[in-house]
Amino acid sequence: MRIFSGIQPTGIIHIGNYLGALNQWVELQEKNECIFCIVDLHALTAPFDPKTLQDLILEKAIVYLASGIDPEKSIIFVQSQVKEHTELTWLLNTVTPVGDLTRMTQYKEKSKKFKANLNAGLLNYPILMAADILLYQTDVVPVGEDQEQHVELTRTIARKFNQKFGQVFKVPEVKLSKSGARIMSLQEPAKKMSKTDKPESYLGLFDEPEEIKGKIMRAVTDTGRVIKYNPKAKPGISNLLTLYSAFSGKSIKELEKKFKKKGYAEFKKSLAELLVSSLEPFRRKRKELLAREVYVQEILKQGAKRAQVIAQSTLENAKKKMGLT
Ligand code: AQP
Repeated sequence: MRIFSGIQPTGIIHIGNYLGALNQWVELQEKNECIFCIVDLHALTAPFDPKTLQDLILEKAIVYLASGIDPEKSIIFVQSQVKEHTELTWLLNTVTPVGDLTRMTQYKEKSKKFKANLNAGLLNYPILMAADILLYQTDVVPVGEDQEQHVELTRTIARKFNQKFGQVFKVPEVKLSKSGARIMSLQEPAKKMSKTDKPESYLGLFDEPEEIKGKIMRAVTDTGRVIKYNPKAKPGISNLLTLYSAFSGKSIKELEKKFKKKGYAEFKKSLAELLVSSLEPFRRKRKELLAREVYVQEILKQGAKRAQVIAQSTLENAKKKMGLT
């Protein structure tokens, strides 16, 4: 099967991104043809600094490699280096209902967050995402729960195009991570963990041990004493249990038993230790890769070449069907 997914270069990669997306990518690359993109064009829809963009792109390539994405098995590339993404976006714009775009949860949330910079790109974001996915005749899109609605819209756009102009695009399926599809904010556990929130609310994949300990110990919980999974009544503790389970491989039931007579502080201390040791390999590999910038840039260059071959053929077919060539 062909797999496509991407992450924006701006902001830090947090453990929500890791558990919701990257972690599944590493598994999927073993048996599938995988294409993983650094979606820099998507990042332009939120406030960003042009001076730091290239560094952030390189850092995300390092995140992919440090997480275990193998460039021998998977294609890794930067979205803006394959111009077919923007060209197909325009074609797909013409079959996408505006009403579908305005009802997207991400658009509603981000248009509140970025009131002062409400650009059309934020509204059209899912169309660019549809182009990303459809260019590669993707079978499966592994994402966190927050992106599920966008993949659903991608399916609608593919069907609409195919019906109107003839069969061009494969209609992709979404794949959510078994655990960790929705990791919540450490400070406001009713909201998803988000890289555009304040740093105390997320745990970066490369955070240093002291930062990890501090953020976990300060994570917002309820006033109760029982360590029990109940996302509605105890969203904070439930989120921490999800993290514990994802990084230890133990089930939530086992963990509830293990911490039955323990207080929140002891549970948090144990979770912080687990996270410090689980994230250590990521910090180590990042340091190694930072010293090998030329190698990482070469992976991106080769990745873009390989991706473009597939993208070009789909775009040509779409243009032909629309009467453009
Ligand atoms: N909290 C989360 N839990 C599980 N998965 C998550 N993802 C994001 N947040 C969580 C998944 O990470 C992948 C990359 O997402 P992105 O770079 O497109 O960013 P995003 O979805 O907009 O979420 P972020 O990273 O937190 O950024 P902002 O602050 O912009 O909302 C996707 O597969 C996503 O599902």
